[in-house]
Amino acid sequence: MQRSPSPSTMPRLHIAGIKLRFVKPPMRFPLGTSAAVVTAAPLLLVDLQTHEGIIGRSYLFCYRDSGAKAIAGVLQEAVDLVRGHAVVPLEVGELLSRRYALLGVTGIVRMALAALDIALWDALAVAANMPLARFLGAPLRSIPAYNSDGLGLMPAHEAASEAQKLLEPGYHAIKLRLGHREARKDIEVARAVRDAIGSHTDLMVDYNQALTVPEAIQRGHELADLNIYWLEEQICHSNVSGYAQISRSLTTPIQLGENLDGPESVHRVLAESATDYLMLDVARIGGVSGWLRAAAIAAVHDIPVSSHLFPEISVHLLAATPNAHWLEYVSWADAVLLEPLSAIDGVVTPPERPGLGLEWSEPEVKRWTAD
Ligand code: SMN
Ligand code: MG
Repeated sequence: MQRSPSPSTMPRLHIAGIKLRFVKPPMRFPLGTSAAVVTAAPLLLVDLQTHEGIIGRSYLFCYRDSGAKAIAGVLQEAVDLVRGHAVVPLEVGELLSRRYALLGVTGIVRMALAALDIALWDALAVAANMPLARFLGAPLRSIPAYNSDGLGLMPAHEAASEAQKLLEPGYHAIKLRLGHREARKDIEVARAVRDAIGSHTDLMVDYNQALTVPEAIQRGHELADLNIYWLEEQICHSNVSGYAQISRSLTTPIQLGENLDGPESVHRVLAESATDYLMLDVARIGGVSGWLRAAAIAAVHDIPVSSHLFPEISVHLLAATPNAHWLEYVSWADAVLLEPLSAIDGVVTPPERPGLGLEWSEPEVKRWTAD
């Protein structure tokens, strides 16, 4: 019997415009890394409007105020270029990649196009009345989460007490930022945190690119008896052969990826066996579309995939990722969300709400609006 195509009940959506707001809610736990100290989260909130009335949402953590302004400029222009186009993320992405080919689809341009891509996928899932994870064909499965709030560069006794506070909501894993000038200080802080949290809590360590290759190897050996779960971004993120060398020298697994720009760079890092684990940042990797490609590359190499920031978005993507590993939980967007993501006993599950489940608390958006 021949099947005749029946009309879809899903409306075909078309891009009408975009509303961008820049907010800077304070962080519950300020974050001092070896690169910069951040006390308020510079967030760009994105509402993608469609002619059909459905709103697709996303947001970006912009690192610096100037980042938010530059990204907003590109994003506004990108939407002007595709106004009236159907909401078909891969097609829109391809078209805009061509338009921005001469400027270069990296850094700020990549993040702007990623924010649009995420909002387009959100609009489609909202129109289908499904959580994004389910829309992508994945179950709403639980992902283990570590609490990545705070725990920046700080004296040993402060780090020990902050570590205990971060475990209070029921997490079984936390991440400590290291990269003090003196190696002795790194060891002292890590030891104080390990003593405070006991041997059954997983402890990740992040250097934010502070070290040289010999320092990374030396400090890795010095931390060996503290049972560190992974050592993250010890050296400059682009030094692929340096990471391969460190990885060969240490038994503690290496984690990197938050600075990888687009799926192509994931291929390069994994092809050179530069890391044991991969961390994807949905903004730098190219949104939902970029994540799915990068996750497929990681799956081919059998490398576990964790997320970087954006827990509300990443939880849907990890649910749809082969080899999903850890979700990085941060509370930075909580202040402006109507229903913040919550972890129960150290795991996070995509919420049973349409799309990503992002809705802004308008009074709080107004309160934290920055310019
Ligand atoms: C980080 C992320 C965002 C801002 C500062 C530091 C860090 C992480 O590298 O992985 O959480
Ligand atoms: Mg990091």
